[in-house]
Amino acid sequence: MERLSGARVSRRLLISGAFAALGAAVAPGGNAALGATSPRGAARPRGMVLRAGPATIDLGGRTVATWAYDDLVPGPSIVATAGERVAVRLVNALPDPTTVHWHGIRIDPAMDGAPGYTQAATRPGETFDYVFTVPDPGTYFYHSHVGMQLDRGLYGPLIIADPREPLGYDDEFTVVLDDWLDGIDGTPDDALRKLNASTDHDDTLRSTVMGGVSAELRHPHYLINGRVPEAPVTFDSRPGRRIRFRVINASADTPFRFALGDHRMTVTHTDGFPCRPVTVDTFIIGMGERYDFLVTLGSGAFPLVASAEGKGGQAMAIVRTSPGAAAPSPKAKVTQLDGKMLQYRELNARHHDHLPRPSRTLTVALGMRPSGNEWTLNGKLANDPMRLRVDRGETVRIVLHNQSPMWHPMHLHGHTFQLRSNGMRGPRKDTVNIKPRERLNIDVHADNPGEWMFHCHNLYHQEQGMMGTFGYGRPPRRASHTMHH
Ligand SMILES: [Cu+2]
Repeated sequence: MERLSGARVSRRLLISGAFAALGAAVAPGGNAALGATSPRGAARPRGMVLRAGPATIDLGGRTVATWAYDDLVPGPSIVATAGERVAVRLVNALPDPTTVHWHGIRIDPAMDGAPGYTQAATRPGETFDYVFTVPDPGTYFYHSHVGMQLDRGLYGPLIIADPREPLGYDDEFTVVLDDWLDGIDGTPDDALRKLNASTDHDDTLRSTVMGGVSAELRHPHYLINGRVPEAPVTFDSRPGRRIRFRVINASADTPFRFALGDHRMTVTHTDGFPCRPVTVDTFIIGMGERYDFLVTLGSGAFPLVASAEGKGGQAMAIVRTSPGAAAPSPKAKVTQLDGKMLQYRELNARHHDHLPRPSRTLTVALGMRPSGNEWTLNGKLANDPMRLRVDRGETVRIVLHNQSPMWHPMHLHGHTFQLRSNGMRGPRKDTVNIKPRERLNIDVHADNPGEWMFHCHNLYHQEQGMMGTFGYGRPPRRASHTMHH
């Protein structure tokens, strides 16, 4: 295992036996994922251990007590090659049960980390072995799927290299966005309790402006790779270098508007899958979504900003190609944020990623109960969830109709659906942001039998009921990899 400094996520772990293949695979695309260190070299362990535990983390002049993987926020970057087998042993050193969900991976259901669906949560002091194949290259992440744990520090990047990477670039940087309150205004569980006890938000929700409310909480900090803008991470490079950025929104409650000062971005992937490249000034990334883009860097020191949409406040990092250039201010205004914005309809999937035509249509209404504290799918809450039943092998169209006043980034486990509203030949995605009154069609090919979670990736909405299931095929089987100490 290696430790990397600075901007790139601090540690990079290479997994499993196909290590030579990984080295070969990432070399042409510019050295892999997060770091400057070559993946070739000394022998590495087969598989890896991921320890979830209480940790003290420096966010950049502000130290907080939180829960993290391997004492890092974000957790260690896990890098593998498409087709490879990944083996991760979760060690639960937390005071509460936990699981790891491999967000976006078309995975064996037993390894999906969905507590109560595919496994019992791993108890304190116990371990769980996650072993699965990663079928598709791309930008993913992993996180706890128990309660509010994701809104602590329990998340990290999962980068799957393409053994035949078609894009040309010199280097790549992973950018993980987060909204942070843990250890500052209590815990995320406290924030959820406050929200549940409050009626204040009713007015906010009802007096909604056009486009609705993106999300409800104001977080004290917005982070890029675990750092506040006052002590940002710096991505060092050189003028003229072509860089692939992989952007992951790991926040619980904040969609971000993203841009790189003085540059336009050519978006090449969303949620791991390639799309026809589109050049824009900015994009909005919902919770659980990912975007990859290419830029050719100019000379200077540029703010990489993620503005908390509809909230005020921003996360910032620095991209530096000139050692002498003055660092941008933490409050740097990036005009690109108001420039040409990426639209879903501009993202077309590659021809061979198109799914078969759907044979039938299901509708899912995204709703809010009058309390403003309960969020529903077809009128149902998580304790008696909406259950979508389909047949194995069929393609179904799901119409997601947002009848509530807030944004909902809906995430389906175990599949990468295709966004196909209004004749779009849209992108393959696993998370799609639906605005108030909006209706979006997603087509899902039922080729991975199981009982899958289908939920809002606003973690507060998820915990306030917005969790359903999508199921078919063999009954869910419980994994039995828990080991007792
Ligand atoms: Cu939601």
